[in-house]
Amino acid sequence: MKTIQVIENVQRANDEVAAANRARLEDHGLAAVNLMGGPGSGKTTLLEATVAELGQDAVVGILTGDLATTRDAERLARLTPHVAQINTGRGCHLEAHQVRHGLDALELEALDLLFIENVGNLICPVSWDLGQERRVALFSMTDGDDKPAKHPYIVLAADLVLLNKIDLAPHVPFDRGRFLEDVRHLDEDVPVLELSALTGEGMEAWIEWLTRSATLAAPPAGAGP
Ligand SMILES: Nc1nc2c(ncn2[C@@H]2O[C@H](COP(=O)(O)OP(=O)(O)O)[C@@H](O)[C@H]2O)c(=O)[nH]1
Ligand SMILES: [Mg+2]
Ligand SMILES: [Zn+2]
Repeated sequence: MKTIQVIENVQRANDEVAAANRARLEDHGLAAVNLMGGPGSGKTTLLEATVAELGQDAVVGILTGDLATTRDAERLARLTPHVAQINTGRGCHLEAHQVRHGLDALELEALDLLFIENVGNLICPVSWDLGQERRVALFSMTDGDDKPAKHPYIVLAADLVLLNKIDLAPHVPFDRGRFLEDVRHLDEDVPVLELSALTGEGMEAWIEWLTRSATLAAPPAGAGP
């Protein structure tokens, strides 16, 4: 009984901080995308490719979460100066208070779009609101086609499902029909996009989704009259 009470309190406290994060981001006209996926599914690679693809069109900020090291932040800092690493220690997901501190480290006025790379984990990140506007579930072909069925909650929470590493399709056993069928069984409407963060195949549709879903606050500069 007592344990249940404590967990509920922790969740409520998180939701309050998440709401404050959301209000703060809204004040800056800034949308945040919470990128969730398993370890090695290609979250950082996708963010590298996304920042490169957006180029001058949008100033991208990134908070990146890992238990240890600043390696992802170092990778991303080559592409944008607006990067902060969050180390969670033994924590297997990001929580709203960690994102709040991360926001303190960024120059929010300068940003058009914020990505939050969650800790590599398909399970508990789903339960922790960070104050994001959109949640993206990233799967990859090397992880097997059964992951949506085995991890239904991340699919149910997602505004977009991405399947990465399609360049490896000839080399790994992966039934795309079955993957899609399992996603559809859980959610009839969630958009599903396939891409390769490494080769760039499928990146346009992802960038278009970012723009269309109002996650990019303003139309890209130079988009024409
Ligand atoms: N072949 C291939 N490899 C990829 C792709 N995306 C990421 N990788 C590789 O997968 C590994 C893990 O990528 P990383 O971005 O660090 O994954 P994260 O742990 O989810 O951030 C790295 O060796 C990447 O080069 C892809 O689209 N195709
Ligand atoms: Mg990473
Ligand atoms: Zn966790």
